[in-house]
Amino acid sequence: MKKALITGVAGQDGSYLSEFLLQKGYEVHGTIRRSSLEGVSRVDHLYKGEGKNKHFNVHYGDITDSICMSDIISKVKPDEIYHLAAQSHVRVSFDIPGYTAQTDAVGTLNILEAIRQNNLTNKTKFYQASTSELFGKVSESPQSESTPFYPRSPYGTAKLYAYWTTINYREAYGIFGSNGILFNHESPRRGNSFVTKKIVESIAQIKSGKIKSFKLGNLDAKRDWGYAPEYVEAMWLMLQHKEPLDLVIATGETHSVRELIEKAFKIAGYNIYWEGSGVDEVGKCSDSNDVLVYIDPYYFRPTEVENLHGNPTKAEKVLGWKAKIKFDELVKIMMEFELKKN
Ligand code: NAP
Ligand code: F7E
Repeated sequence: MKKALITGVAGQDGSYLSEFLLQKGYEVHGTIRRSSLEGVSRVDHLYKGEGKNKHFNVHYGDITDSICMSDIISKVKPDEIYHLAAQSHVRVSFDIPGYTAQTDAVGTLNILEAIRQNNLTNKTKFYQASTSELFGKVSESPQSESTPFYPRSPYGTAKLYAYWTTINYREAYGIFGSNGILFNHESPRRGNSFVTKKIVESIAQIKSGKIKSFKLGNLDAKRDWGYAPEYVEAMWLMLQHKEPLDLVIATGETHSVRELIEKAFKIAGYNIYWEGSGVDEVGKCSDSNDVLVYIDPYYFRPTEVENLHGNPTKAEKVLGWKAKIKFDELVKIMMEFELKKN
């Protein structure tokens, strides 16, 4: 039975990847923290109660603690490590740049060093959760593996360190280390401070009368949004490939935050129109003329990534992976989930 270790197992991707690997017959080990931000609710069903899976194991582990990470890795001796743990919020990374660097940059080094120091370089394959935020201020569109990097946040710069450290450990020590350069991917399990989840959750709360309006930042940023359960399969495929590689994973479509808001409102039964400009712009309900969306500069970033649009051609060719769920269906899945919940 193959063993996988997932850092950040209680995050959005960690939870879907756990389900995916358990279905493939893996013994899954995951790290959680005692002070988990959103608790461990996303994986509760795998290790508690009736749905408990005897092949699912959790360990307390903070990736900034090299001693404990080395201890877990030496005990589990995993065939594959999916390194997903990170301070993953771009705007928050401007508030806590030092912690973001410790976690997203040095934390990655800690895992790679633990593989090396425990003499697992020939056994343990390593997946690094790299990101389209590496492209940042883009020099071409769409972005592919050959597009130059220009990160625009402490999150992006820390992830750039992790990207190159993975390649360096591959070249220096022969570790099978691969970077998945994943564009935004979302789901009902997305953390509620990310824009997709925040929008659908807020609209559902307006509909149920819990709130009257909500506030957002930059409406004109564009993202290539895909569906998280499909993206975890790409992570696994990358580690099954005959050699380590760095690949863009994306849908190949790009849409603005504004389009996302309009589409989600429509699914919930509202038409909205925009009035004003800049920080005074508002989104109003066509029927009642009530203001449903305000702009709050708090959500602006000191440096913004305006336009991300992935070119997944290489992944399609090399892995046979292709995104099936695109923007329209993704918004529908997420909006309908929230409407049912509220
Ligand atoms: P997520 O939901 O925020 O999950 C990240 C996990 O990392 C959380 O469970 C968090 O646990 C854990 N974590 C944070 N700091 C840690 C630390 N110091 N030690 C141990 N665990 C820690 O993120 P996600 O969306 O699943 O993304 C997974 C990975 O892919 C991240 O590395 C992210 O940066 C990267 N990525 C995400 C996307 C995307 O669109 N989702 C795209 C490209 C790359 P707590 O609950 O304890 O904080
Ligand atoms: O922002 C704009 C915001 O926070 C998307 C992470 O998973 O994907 C994610 O990073 C866009 C930005 O995701 C609000 O300015 C407007 O342009 O949902 P987000 P992100 O920054 O793209 C990448 C690939 C990762 O690697 C990261 O880990 O939406 N926006 N108004 C807003 N964003 C937020 N969060 N909140 C707003 O109110």
